[in-house]
Amino acid sequence: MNNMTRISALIILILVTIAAVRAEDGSRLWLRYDRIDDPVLLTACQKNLTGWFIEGDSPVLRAAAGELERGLSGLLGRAIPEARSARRHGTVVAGTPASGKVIASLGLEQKLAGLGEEGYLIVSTLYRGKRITAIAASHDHGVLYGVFHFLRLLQTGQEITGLEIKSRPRIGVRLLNHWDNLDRTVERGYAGRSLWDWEELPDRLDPRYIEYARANASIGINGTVLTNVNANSQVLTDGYLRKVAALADLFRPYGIRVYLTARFSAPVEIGGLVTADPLAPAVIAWWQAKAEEIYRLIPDFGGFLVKANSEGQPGPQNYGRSHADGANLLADALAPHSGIVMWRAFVYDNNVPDDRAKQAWNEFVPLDGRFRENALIQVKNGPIDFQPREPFHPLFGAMPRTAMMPEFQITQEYLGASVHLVYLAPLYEECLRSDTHAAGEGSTVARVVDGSLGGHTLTAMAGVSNIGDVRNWTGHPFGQANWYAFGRLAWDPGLSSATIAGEWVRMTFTRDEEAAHTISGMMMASREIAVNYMTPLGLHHIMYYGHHYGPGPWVDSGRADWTSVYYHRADSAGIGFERTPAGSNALEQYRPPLRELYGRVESCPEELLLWFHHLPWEHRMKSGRILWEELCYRYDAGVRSVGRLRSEWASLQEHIDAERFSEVSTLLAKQERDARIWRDACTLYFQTFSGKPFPADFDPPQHDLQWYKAHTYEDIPGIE
Ligand code: GCW
Repeated sequence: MNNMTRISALIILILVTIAAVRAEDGSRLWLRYDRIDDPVLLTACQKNLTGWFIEGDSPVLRAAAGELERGLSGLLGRAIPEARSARRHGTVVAGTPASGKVIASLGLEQKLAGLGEEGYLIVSTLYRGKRITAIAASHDHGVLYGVFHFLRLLQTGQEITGLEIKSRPRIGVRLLNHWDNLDRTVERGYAGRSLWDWEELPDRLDPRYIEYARANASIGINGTVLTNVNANSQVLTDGYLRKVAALADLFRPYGIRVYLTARFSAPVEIGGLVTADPLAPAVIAWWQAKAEEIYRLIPDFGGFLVKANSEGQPGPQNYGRSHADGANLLADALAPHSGIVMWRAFVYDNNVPDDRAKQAWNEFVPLDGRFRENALIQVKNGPIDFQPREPFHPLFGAMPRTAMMPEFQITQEYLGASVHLVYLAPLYEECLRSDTHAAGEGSTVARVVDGSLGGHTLTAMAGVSNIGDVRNWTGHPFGQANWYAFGRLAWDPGLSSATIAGEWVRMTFTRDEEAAHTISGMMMASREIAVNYMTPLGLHHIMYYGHHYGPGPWVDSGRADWTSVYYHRADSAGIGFERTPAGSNALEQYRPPLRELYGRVESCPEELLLWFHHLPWEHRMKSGRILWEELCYRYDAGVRSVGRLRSEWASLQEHIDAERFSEVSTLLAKQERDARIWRDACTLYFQTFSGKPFPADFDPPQHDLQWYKAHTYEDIPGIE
């Protein structure tokens, strides 16, 4: 090697190193495909995987091929281009029985029959005497999902021989809901601006659109609602629809359909009509024509999501009509094109004197059976609003003749925005596993949602996106885990949050067993920790007015059901919202075994105690402490636990790249600082009612209550 060559080799090495380090900015999500770092595993994989090829050709199969090439080459550490045949041991063959002769020869048709369009098989088998791995499905979409599953096995260090994997989604429509506005602001978004660059669309197509589609396809998400539920009817005009069509074209090969939010007053705002009355013939005709126009541009358009007569949005009630009238108007317009309507049940009205937690049930239950077959009711996981903890929404299981879908929030509106490490899968899981008792024991929310309880074939699940245009997509590196977990649970609501955490950690941070175990442990503890320092024991909606990031238990002015005092009801006698028959009786919306369970103070889980009961400060808790002391204890434990998360993270330094290590360290420090603010502000405030001293071992708040009331947040993205 002469000097020049040496110098250029050195420069290349430096550049490669810089690129590798830079790449740890989180932008590759869980699809990093870095070379398997365990030498034994790597050798075994290299031996068992010698090539791949896809049988057949279609845009979806080409996407699958691209992924296999990228994934295998990356993970095995050498270029693995597509092979021409399966003549060697160790070839991965992917396709459908209709698309090629290898898959067709394996006799898998019967096994595939029950797996639908999106299900797949991954089997280790013999083809003409050669060991191959077949990724087979009845349709191309299944092949794509199977490819991602196979790559996940490699990414997470699992066996890739002796495979006999069968998978199909339990939920049909698995959707992200973007609360993205046309000016690229994102409601409750903490990760920069909207990905959708409406000004540049449809001509310039940001390469990130494809990255977005790949990431979603890899976890089984098959639809995206591009726009905010607080809708702008402009998106339904010709110019915007062409932009939407450009996105739809890009997403299609990844099995992702686009959906839009429909503003109920659109016929007036952009259609020049004088009314949006759902029963008016001109309005019916307008929506029909609009649907035709959309489907001409986007033949596989998914449908509409609607927020109506909620928080100031227009709706059928403006014309004296019901939610069913409104939903059916749109459902009828979409039905000829196989589109669906998702009609939100997030309705409550300040002028209705009843407990806000009861209002959705009150309005929707009488409408059961009145919605069209292509309509679903989209229900938030709990009856209030994405709180750190709520009981499941009583509408689940209460409308057996209607298709019901849950809406989870992936973005952390009430859970620390993009600054707190809070893994949300345990929250989703808690809701999905809740037993509604709608048709006896075992009638879980998951069974309502997957249609098995009510015999529904139209099934769906939505997650409000936490994605923006920041480099790592979600702001907090661990925010990616919530996106990932949502997709995995929408595919299979029976998965455990711990399993999902384990997968994600191995795909993103490390395959070192001990380190991965520590990180998963941090994630699994994180939600309960946040509940403790924000809203322990069933408290809810005591966040600061407007931004919902920090504490604001004192908020008492403005619309009553947007104040904190409405929810915690603290007074000198005690604290909590009485929802038994002695109070609002929200309890009656649950089935008898739950009425009994939650209704009696002795059996009500302490996690939900103050959700259902107003109890004296002296109430004796299971720990032996009185309620006041328990409250202080929980707030304090929450903050201490963040301290523990920090030291656990610190212990991982050698396993994590410098960039993400320091980013997470910084965020955890902020989280601890703000958890302490939560603890101090809430305990000081509630002390004004309990009139009791802080427990002896409780480190007193650092400032007085005035200080906390005046506190503002200057370094929290998306929070003013
Ligand atoms: O959680 C609340 C949010 C609003 C949101 C609303 C809803 C899109 O504070 O920002 O509006 O719920 O879900 O419609």
